[in-house]
This record gives sequence, C-alpha cells and structure tokens, in this order.
Amino acid sequence: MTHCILIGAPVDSGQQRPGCLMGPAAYRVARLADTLAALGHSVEDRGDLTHGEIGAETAANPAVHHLPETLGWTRELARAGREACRAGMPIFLGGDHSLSLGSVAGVAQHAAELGRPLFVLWLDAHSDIHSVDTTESGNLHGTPLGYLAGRRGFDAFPPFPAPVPEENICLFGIRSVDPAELAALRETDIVVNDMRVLDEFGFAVPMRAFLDKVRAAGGMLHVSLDVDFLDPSVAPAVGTTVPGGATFREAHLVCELIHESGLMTSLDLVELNPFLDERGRTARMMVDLVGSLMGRKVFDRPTRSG
Ligand code: B3U
Ligand code: MN
Ligand code: MN
Repeated sequence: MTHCILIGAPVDSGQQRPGCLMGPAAYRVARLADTLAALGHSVEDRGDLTHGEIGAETAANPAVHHLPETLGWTRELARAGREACRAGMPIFLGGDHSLSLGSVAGVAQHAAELGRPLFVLWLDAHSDIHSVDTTESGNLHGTPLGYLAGRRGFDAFPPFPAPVPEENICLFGIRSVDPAELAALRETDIVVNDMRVLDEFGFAVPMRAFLDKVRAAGGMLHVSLDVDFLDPSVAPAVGTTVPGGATFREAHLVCELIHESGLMTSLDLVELNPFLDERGRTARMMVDLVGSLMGRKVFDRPTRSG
C-alpha cells in the first residue's frame, strides 16, 4: 500500500482562461482522498500551496505573461515535491500544466539524490515542449516538457536539477503540436506516441513497451495527466479542448496498465477547469482514473512490481 501525499497547487498563471485555480477544491469535493483510502492507501492532504514571494522578472519573448508568478510556483512546487517524495507518493492537484515545471523539478532532484533514473510519461493532447523563447501564445503551460528535458531558453528559471534524458520521456496521446514544437521534437529521442500510433496499435502495446523500458532500467516513473488527454466528450472541463482524445475505456486501460506495472512514483493531475465542468463530471472522471491508477480493478490480476 502506498502513502499518498496530496499537494494542492491552484496554479492559473500558465494560461489565460481563469478557473484552473479551482481544481484542487474540485478534486477534494469529488472525494479523491476517500477513493484512495477505500483502496487501502494512507492519505495525507498537505493542503494548498501558494506561489510565495514573487519578483519582477521579464522574458525577451514579449508574448510571455505571468512569468514572476510562474517562477514563484515553480520554486514552491519543486521544494514541496522534493520533500513529499521522501515521505511517500506525491499527487499534485492542479492547476494548469505549468505546475509541472516545479513538480517534476522536485521529483527529479529526489531521484538524483537516490541515484535512480527518472522516467516521465506525458498523457496529453499537446506536446508542451516549447521554451520561453518559442511559445507564441505566451502560455507557460506549453513549456514544462521543454524545461524538464533540459532545452535551452529557460534562463529566467532555476537550472533544472538533473534534466530527464530524452529517451526516458514518453509523449502519449498527442494530437496538437505547434510548428516550433515539431521542430524541437524532431531533434530529440523522445518517444512520441501520437494518436496516429495509438489508432494503429491500440493503447496497450505502446504503453507496455514504455513501462517495460522503465522496469528494465530500475527507474522511477512520474506520470503527468492532462485532462485534455481525454476526449472532450468525456472530460469537457478543460480550457483547450482537442477532439479525438482517449475514450473512457482507453483511459482506464492506460491507468490499469500503469498500476499493474507497480512503477509510478509521482503523479500530476492538471488542467481541470471546474468552471467549465458539467455538474462535476470531469472532476469525478479524473478521480475515477486515479482509482484505476492506484489499484481499483474488477478482477484480480498480478502486478509486475516484483
Ligand atoms: N501549444 C499551444 C497550445 C497548448 C499547449 N498546451 C495547451 N495548449 N493546453 C501553446 O499555447 O503553447
Ligand atoms: Mn499539457
Ligand atoms: Mn494539453
């Protein structure tokens, strides 16, 4: 059983549609803690973080907005994430995806201290691999993968502790990539499972291939789950809907496979905008998926952690 540490991160500065700051509250209302406890896990809710003191940093790219707030969140999340890793499995409750600038920094620091390789699974419609220099929207929620992969163009940010090797990163479910991101992705060894791949091979085969790689390396696995990984028909409460996402069944299968691997050591839940939800259904869907990630199943199946 796992000691789950809930870290609320009401981050709204990484994009321009207000509402993601309500995310942590929505997860609590949707009974995330009870769901985990019912599966036999212990749960510690550390409440919501704030972005702390902020400066007046500016970026050369004039499109970029809310840089000081985002830097404040990054510092706080990295600190809280590293601390939580020592005590259990952090579950970061967002908040927009810019929170992963900090959450993964904290997790990477911890992995480096243990001398273990870190792997990152990015469940998302988007590739989020812009740098501060290349983002056209100026929305920093489009940059966390660039930061954690050690891309240039993050001078305003603290140096990323132990950047994650490209071959340890897996994009899964993507279907919206900007030209500058495509150029960056082509230069990397990041594993790109876009919807074209998943349509042809299904979700299980590429997911198992990545999990096998993590296991063979003795790695730790950070999972970053963006609500828009899901099709908007099952998860409407998100600012940037992209049609053609994972169905209810595909998403649960992915979560069950991750659970059966026994490899996940930290988790982000990002981009839920409860203001756009329909009677809480997206929040409940996300909590249900966490249930699958943490061991809810219909019938016994061996886990592969041993
Ligand atoms: N790539 C676009 C769109 C985007 C990225 N992440 C989300 N949307 N959620 C951008 O603005 O960087
Ligand atoms: Mn994202
Ligand atoms: Mn996205």
